[in-house]
Amino acid sequence: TSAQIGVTGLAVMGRNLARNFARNGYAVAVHNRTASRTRALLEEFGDEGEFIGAETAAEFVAALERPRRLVIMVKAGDPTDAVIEEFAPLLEDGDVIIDGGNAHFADTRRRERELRERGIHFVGTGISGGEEGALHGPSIMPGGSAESYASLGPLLEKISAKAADGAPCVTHVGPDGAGHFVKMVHNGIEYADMQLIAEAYQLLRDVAGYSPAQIAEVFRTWNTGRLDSYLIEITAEVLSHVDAATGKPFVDVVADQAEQKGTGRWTVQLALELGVPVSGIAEAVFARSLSGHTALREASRGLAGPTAQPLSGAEADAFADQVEQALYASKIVSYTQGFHEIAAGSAEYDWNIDLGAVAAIWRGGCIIRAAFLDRIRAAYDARPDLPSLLADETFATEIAEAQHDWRAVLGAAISQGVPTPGFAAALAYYDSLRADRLPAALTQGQRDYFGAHTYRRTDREGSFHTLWSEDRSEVQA
Ligand code: NBP
Repeated sequence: TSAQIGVTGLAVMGRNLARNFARNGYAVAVHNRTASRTRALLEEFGDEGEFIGAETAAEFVAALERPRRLVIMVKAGDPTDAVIEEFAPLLEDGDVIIDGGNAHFADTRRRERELRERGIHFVGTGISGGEEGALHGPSIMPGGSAESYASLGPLLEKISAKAADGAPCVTHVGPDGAGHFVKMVHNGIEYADMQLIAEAYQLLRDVAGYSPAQIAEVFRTWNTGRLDSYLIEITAEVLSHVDAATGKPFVDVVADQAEQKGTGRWTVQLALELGVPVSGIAEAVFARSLSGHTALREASRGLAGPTAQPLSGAEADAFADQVEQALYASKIVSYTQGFHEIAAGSAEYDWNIDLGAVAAIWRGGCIIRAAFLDRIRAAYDARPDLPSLLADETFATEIAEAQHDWRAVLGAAISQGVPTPGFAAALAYYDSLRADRLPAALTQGQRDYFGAHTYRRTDREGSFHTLWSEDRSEVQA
């Protein structure tokens, strides 16, 4: 028999993805550099479906029906190039290599170009949902040629997560690196979502004076409303967990230094290059970095500032409701920024990405899955050229209703000394965009003063320069 798909790289992700294909009725060839992993998969899960174990690259390739579909699930970076170089010489025209690792989209563009010249389709694919998602249905973001999606799409649709309306959480995102780019921004939005939730927690703790267990209950309630999402759900689980060793809330015994693997940083780096303000995502990345600077934090511990005075009773509960509004409004801004970056990347690289379709495939399987995404999809479906999510009437109205509380929460945070970089960046973004005039006019004046960089006027066409060190008359540049 021959396999409809092959998976090489059988660590947690690859193994579960292979099992997912097999459980959905596909014959799956499996291979791993270290053959013991392949044997372990066959021994433990061989009865879940039809697996064809391959010890060598040649055996693996021979086991695949043509055009071959070969999924690589190895460590991103050099290992991915090494595996491509191992298999590409064994492949033929029209075969498809799928990279499901967390590659940088620029690497994916390079690999796609090089393999295209050798007649091989290369599909860089974002996969979100961790190991559970890989097994039970991830959100899948494939890039690459339309021809490769025609051959691969039906299989991915079968194994992907399904949204509440039954739609598979996979779409052909766009050519070459489009899939990995969208996965990168997905992770950036995930960083921002997590930071905003963390700030809401801190405010409920320090200003409302709630215990972790009480806050868990607040998040459980929020999870039944418009904030309904996987991250809010697991936040309640983490906050209600009690450490077995000490009997203390788990959140109080974990070291407060957040780590990162780099996709959030990539999102911000790209945004800087594209000139897209993703201030919420940037603050989230910086908040994690700051938390890890232990010496700096130690040296700063005695600095002056207020100590939060917790509220109580009805006042605390009213404040908690305001935090929900602030969190929701800030979340709208995060997604606005993330989708702006996708639109900018799409324009820069000619990907023609359908933003509504991206929102749709994030509704299930991935870490940022949320009821909210249905509404983002609806906003883009109603108006594919929507310049910003904030320009959508539904979101604009919701922010209008939330903004009083959003400002009140930030006021309390600032006066009580509770750091809220994510909430504050989101509100500054919102206020900047809605401003009639920005102080950028002054910035332009300064640039013209020290560097003769010129400026444009509000009342006339053209570029101008003021002779600052002479008589301050204005000349056309
Ligand atoms: P790892 O990222 O830990 O990679 C381990 C696999 O890579 C093993 O199969 C290993 O083979 C293989 N490998 C390495 Br390392 N170097 C190799 C080389 N030079 N040649 C051949 N094989 C090599 O596995 P993972 O956590 O399952 O993740 C797989 C990919 O999926 C990564 O790119 C990851 O970023 C991405 N991803 C992970 C998650 C997640 O939640 N973990 C989610 C989404 C995406 P060996 O057994 O012989 O050492």
